[in-house]
Amino acid sequence: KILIIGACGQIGSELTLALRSLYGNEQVIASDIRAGNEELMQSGSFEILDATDKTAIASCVRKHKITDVYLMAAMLSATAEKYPDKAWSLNMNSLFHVLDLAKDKEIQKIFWPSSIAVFGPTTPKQNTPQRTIMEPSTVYGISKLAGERWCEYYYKNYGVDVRSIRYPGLISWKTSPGGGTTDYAIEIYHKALQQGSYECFLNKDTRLPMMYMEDAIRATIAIMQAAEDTIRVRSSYNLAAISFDPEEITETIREHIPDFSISYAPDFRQKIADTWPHSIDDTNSREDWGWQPQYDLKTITADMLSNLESLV
Ligand code: VAH
Repeated sequence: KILIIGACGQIGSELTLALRSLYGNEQVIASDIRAGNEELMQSGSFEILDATDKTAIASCVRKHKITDVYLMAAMLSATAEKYPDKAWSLNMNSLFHVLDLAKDKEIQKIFWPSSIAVFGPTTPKQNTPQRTIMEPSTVYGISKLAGERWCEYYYKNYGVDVRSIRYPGLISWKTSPGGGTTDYAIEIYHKALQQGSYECFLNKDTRLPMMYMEDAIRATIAIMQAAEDTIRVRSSYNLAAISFDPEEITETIREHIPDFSISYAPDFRQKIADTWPHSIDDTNSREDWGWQPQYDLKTITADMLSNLESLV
């Protein structure tokens, strides 16, 4: 059985629904620090669970006979800069609790999300390689890099089957953005529909690696379904789909909303975005477990606007 910790988050909420439709509702236990939306709560079992409480996680694992854990709970980059100690505690302690359960053979397999935030200002920004200089300068990036090092350590020293992906910025419409720096690429669609204009908190030439949630969910399921000996990267896999800046996303929105206007008012998140790569080399994911993105920016914009239109 599968336990998702952080099932109400941006990735967790869609991952829960995808895993339930793939394996059956009763096979997937969702959990988070607070209850989720109706679709999530109605479609299967849910547990209120604090990701930093090892005893609570262990008893949930035993109660539901969990074999696989997807640890999706974390504090993202922008919020983490405001609360460094809380971010470190949540992002690291939750990982140690789950790694230790696997080390003690209480669970068999772990998925843990990393991020392009593990790259820093000294990392080559174009087609950033799988292995390269990594000096992250954000709290979130430091915690994700440390987490990757521990994942590889637990695999090498205790045989823990933990698998990880360095997600780019993710775009989705089902959940509201949660404290990320790339969230401008979600907010822009909401504002385009609500008021026909958007004040962007990043500069117009801030080019970042991005991906549609459908692609991210498909990659997560694919890496977890891959045969164990095909997973040759045990820190975390680079994963890419597209890269764009606010000007490019604006152009695709104007194809649907011609008089959409954008203005730029960079805030503290510009400093975070400036430390990240512009594009990612994900050859290892394509070679090891057959990764292939399906959504480009035009398709994303069409899908976002049509789904949000039916919501507003
Ligand atoms: C964030 N969306 O902005 C997350 C992600 C690469 C960005 O890690 O913090």
